Parts: sequence; structure tokens; C-alpha cells
Amino acid sequence: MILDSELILNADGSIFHLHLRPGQVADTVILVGDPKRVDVIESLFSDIEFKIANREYVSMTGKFKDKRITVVSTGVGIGNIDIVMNELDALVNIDFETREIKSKKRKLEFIRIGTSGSLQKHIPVNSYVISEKSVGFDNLLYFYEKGAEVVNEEFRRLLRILVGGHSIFLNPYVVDASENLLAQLKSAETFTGITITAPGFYVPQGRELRLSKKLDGINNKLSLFEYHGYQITNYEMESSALYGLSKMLGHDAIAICLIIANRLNKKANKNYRKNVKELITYVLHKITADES
Ligand code: R1P
Repeated sequence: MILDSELILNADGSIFHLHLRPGQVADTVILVGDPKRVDVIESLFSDIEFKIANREYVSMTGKFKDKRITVVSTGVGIGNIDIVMNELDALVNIDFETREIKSKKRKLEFIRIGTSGSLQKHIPVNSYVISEKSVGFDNLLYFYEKGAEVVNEEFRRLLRILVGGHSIFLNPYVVDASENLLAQLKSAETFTGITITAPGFYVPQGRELRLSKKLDGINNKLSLFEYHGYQITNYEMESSALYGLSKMLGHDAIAICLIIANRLNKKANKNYRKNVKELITYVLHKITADES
């Protein structure tokens, strides 16, 4: 039995942060960073069952075409992904009455729709990039006993060497996207590649305002990496944790991002909201291609 202090439920039976109750989560879950993107998706959905907000977590379940989909905003960063993934999994795979893990597990599919910075000159602002592999510059996965089992060891070794194997604070992990979701989302309109998930927005992604970075020339090194046709395409702040937790819990996950800045040619799109809506629409049509 999982104790009150570990699986924290609110007075109404909902889970601690998300405020969702069992039965409210669809098999397909779209994750967005910005809570306002939930409103954008709501405007495209029918049959909205509920919408609930707590902190940065805004959740909603509804339908696009005939497909039931849940949408959750995660806010920024891997700490929030740890909360969202553990709570969504608990909602479907733990019995809240008995506090026991269910013997029959439900498998969910998670699709993160985000924004991101490009690390390749040939991937311009407004491109769509699918993270075929995600590299954690955070340490989240190493806290989990099963973390090493879901890591792509070949790429982990390569990335460790690339960032300098001597580094005491940076020990990247690499996790692959779900092949099934990759096949659904990929098209002539998308780029695919390796995404770096950074544990911060500024110095951890090489942005120096008043503070300087410790790893000199890191972004150049990342953009020059090439192995068996794989390149490092972009920076964001959530996908490594999403991929790692999904794999450990037996779910499928993918991240697709709109490029809103190119870190090499220093271009940026400051009015990207329209483009985010277009990317959301692209994803919704791709994942419902078989629906009426
Ligand atoms: C930083 O501004 C945020 O934007 C990106 C980063 O991953 C980080 O969360 O993604 P979202 O647009 O999904 O929030």
C-alpha cells in the first residue's frame, strides 16, 4: 500500500498537483509548456469534459474528430515533468481506493508540443523539429533505479565524450522517442534529430547576460556533432525527462517543437503564437489521420 505521504490526494480525491481524478485521463495526452496553449487547443476541440487549473498545471479532456485526448500544461522545466508524469501515471495505474498498483497497466501516449532554439543553420526559425533522441543535461534519470535501463548507451557514451568526460557536473543521458509516434508525426514538413534538454534557460543553454558559462564553445561543439546521420538539432527544457519517465513507466512519448530562435544565425520569431497554433493543428491532424 502506498502511504498518504507518498501518494498525496486532495480532499476531493484528486491527485496533489494536477487536481485530476481517476477516469479523467485519455489514452493520448498532449503536453504543452504554456498554460495558455490549453485554451488554444480547447478552441479546436469538441465535447470538452472538464478543464481544471492548479498552479501552472491546466488540464482538460475533450475530443478532436472522434479521438478522446487529454491536454496538460507543464510549465517550464524537468522538475515539472517529474510531477506531471508521475501523477498522470498514478491516475491510470494506481487504485486510489486501495492505494495499490493495479495488476493490469494502462499504456498512455504523450506528445509534447513545445518551442525551442535551433542549433543548426539549416533549421530556420518556424521549422518543426521532432526529437528522435533526447539528451538530458539534467540528472533526473540518475535518481531512478531503472534509469540506466532506458538509456541509449551508445549515444550516452558519445555525448559524454563530446561534452568532456572529465566534467563533474555534466553527465548526459540519452533516451529514444517512441518509434510509433515518430512515424505518425514525421513528414516532409518536419526535421528530426537529437534534442538537448537543458536544466536552465540562460547559461545552461549558453546564454550569457551577467554570468559566464563554464563550458566554453559548447554550442559549437553540439552543432558540429554528427554520427550515422544524426545531428544535434535543438535546445529545450523538458523532453529528456519526458522520454525517460515514459520508458520507465511503460508509456510512449515524443516531443515536437516549433523553432522560435536560431542560436547560430541569431534570428528569432517574437510573434510565434500563430505558428504554435499551426503546429498544434498539424499534430492533431496527424494523430487523428485514421479517425472520421
Ligand atoms: C522556455 O522559454 C520554455 O520554452 C520551451 C522550453 O522547453 C521551456 O519550457 O518550451 P515550451 O514552449 O513548451 O514551454
